[in-house]
Amino acid sequence: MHRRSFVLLGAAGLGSMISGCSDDEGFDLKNAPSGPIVLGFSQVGSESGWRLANTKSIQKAAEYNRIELKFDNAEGDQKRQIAAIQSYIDARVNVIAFSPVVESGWDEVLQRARAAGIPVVLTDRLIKTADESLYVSSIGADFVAEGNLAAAYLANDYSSGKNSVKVVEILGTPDSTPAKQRTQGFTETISKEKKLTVIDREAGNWTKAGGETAMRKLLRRNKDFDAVFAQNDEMGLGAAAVLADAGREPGSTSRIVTVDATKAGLQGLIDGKLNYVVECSPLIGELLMKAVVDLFYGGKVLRRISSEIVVFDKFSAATALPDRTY
Ligand code: GZL
Ligand code: ZN
Repeated sequence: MHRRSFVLLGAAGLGSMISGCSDDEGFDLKNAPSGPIVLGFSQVGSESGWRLANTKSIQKAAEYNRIELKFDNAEGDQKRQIAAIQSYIDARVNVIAFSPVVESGWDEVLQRARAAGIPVVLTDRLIKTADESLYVSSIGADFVAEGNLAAAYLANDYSSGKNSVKVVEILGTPDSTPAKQRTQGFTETISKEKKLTVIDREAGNWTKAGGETAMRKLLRRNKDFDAVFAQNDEMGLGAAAVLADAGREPGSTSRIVTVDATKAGLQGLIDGKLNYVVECSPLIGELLMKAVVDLFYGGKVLRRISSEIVVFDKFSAATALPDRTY
């Protein structure tokens, strides 16, 4: 009841506020739902600390913005994500949002959402499609920039001495946007500064166990390498454990750079197991809910809404860790 009154008041309030304004102010109340906005959200899974924080951020922001959230966790299964999106179409929600576990295979279900007149917003990851009109906006970090920064910080860790540094890379889920674009960014930067060379890669699928398995395979195949680029904290910490067992002193003899900046990642910096952690904030729930409210209450919704990126080292990690929310 209380939620409804907020939205009705909002609509009425806005109605009275804008009754005199012309269309060109972009207000478009014809689509505003009579009750609370109903958002159907399909989440990738619960594979990492980043993902859990992202889920919490979305659920909290929906509550705070009095948006009725239908939430499904696909546990990494694309078929389940597609089924969830279809169920939201059948339930005639006002808007659908999801973080696609991989980039391909979404056109059909998104065409059905469009046919039903339901706008779609992508969060975190992206889709590969020839038809860009299948979604109205995407919200997330620039993964290519994350890869650029990982390479730049790793290279300058070797500024003195070594002029050729061999790197092994541990990837997230193949065909996911962060896995593809972090590699793209890392490769772009090392081709410019000519110090680092990626000599081998292995997928770790975002988990600590996956990072351990990948690191063991890379160790078997490559006797001589200097550093590891792990595409998220969990895989980097898994790699560090295997390197320590192999007597390769992670964080010193073998430098490690990761992405996400979860509590575990920052602790890894403080413990000297990791050297740099590029943050990719999962706290995009507020950005998503603002876009959803703007969709229906006439604000401007950008095609691309970026979340910010920073790079932590052991000193900045010590400062940030105490009040880290994820
Ligand atoms: C990145 C996000 C990735 C994280 C991983 O925005 O898609 O998925 O880097 C998570 O930890 O599994
Ligand atoms: Zn990111």
